[in-house]
Amino acid sequence: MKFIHTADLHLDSPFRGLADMPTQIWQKIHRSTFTAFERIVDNAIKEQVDFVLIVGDIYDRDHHSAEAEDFFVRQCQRLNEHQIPVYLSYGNHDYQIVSEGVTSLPQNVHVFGNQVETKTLTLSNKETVSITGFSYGKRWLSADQVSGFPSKATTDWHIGMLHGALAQNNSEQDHYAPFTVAELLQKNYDYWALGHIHKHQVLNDNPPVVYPGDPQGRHKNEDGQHGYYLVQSDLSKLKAEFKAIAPIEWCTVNANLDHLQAADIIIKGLRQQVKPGEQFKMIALNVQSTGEMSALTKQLITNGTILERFQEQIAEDDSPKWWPYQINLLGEANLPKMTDLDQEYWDQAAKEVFNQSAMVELVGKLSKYDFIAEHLTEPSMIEELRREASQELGEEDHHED
Ligand SMILES: [Mn+2]
Repeated sequence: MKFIHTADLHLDSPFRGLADMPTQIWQKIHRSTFTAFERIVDNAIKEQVDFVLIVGDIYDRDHHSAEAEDFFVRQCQRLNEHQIPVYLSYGNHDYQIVSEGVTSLPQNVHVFGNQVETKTLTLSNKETVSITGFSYGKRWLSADQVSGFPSKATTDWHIGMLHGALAQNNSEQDHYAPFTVAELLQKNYDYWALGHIHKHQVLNDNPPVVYPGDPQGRHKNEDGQHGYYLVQSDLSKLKAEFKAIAPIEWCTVNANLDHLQAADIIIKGLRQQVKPGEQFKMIALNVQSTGEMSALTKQLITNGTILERFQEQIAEDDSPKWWPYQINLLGEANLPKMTDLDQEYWDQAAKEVFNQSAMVELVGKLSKYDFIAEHLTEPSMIEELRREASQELGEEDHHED
């Protein structure tokens, strides 16, 4: 048996705040969620997999566009032409009431209903497979859904499809079909195909319990490689292998600068520190000063001059392999010095304010909007807020001087 496990396609993600770039590059970014899924379908056909699993969030809630839907149908048709079935469930972004027989999808696509159900299929080698799953009918599912999953069936293989998050045992957070790994393992299934968390990760090796992540990262907090899992049987076990396919990779490059002054020299220095790879890279540069950076250099970086000039240069390249979308000036060297006592109080206060539970409290009612809650409780976002707050505080201090 060989299958593909993917989730969280988020087709037609809007990539807000990035439109200010050459059309050619913007097109590449705008198309990236589509391209990623198209590559998955290409590989499904090339690898002649037995089926494809898509575990929720095919569409972005606010961007369930006609274009996205038409694209998805066409890709499923390609799989249909190669007799590859698709098993899909809807998640918290594309939740919908699934009524039997009402679908514009080709006949190879099997959609899970809003109650937990099991579908079975027989592979060309006569092995039998049970697949259990459900679709979100509303944005939140606070109750544990796994308790409704049956025990392992008598088929050769049994796979669970679950779009959800590990239980935090906190009613403010457990909105996405909360589960524990122990509870999944108790079912004795051969594979748990998860969805919802956008960073690919394996929660258990044998049997595999796997989040494939989104096949295309959507912003700087979804950095690194993105793709899908190719799962194959090896005697009585299933082995999952991550395959990177995202056309665009978000990354942060830490660059060191000395006391430079002229914008062109700074850009040259930064350029030498970026190593473009095979994939197109969206780059945030964190600039740190190795020595005493001049006030002028700092200003050129913080007022956006360097970024703009840098982008102009990249836009002139023949076929750019990367795009710098942000430059941050980092490091304590940049912060006006606090007295030791201030620093101590600041560190203490920062510890209390900039942590996940304080953020959840702060977000309060807004947490019903997933994108706000997800964004604000991301560790790198919390770190960024802390840095910006200390910068602001330092500047206020400076004015009083
Ligand atoms: Mn998602």
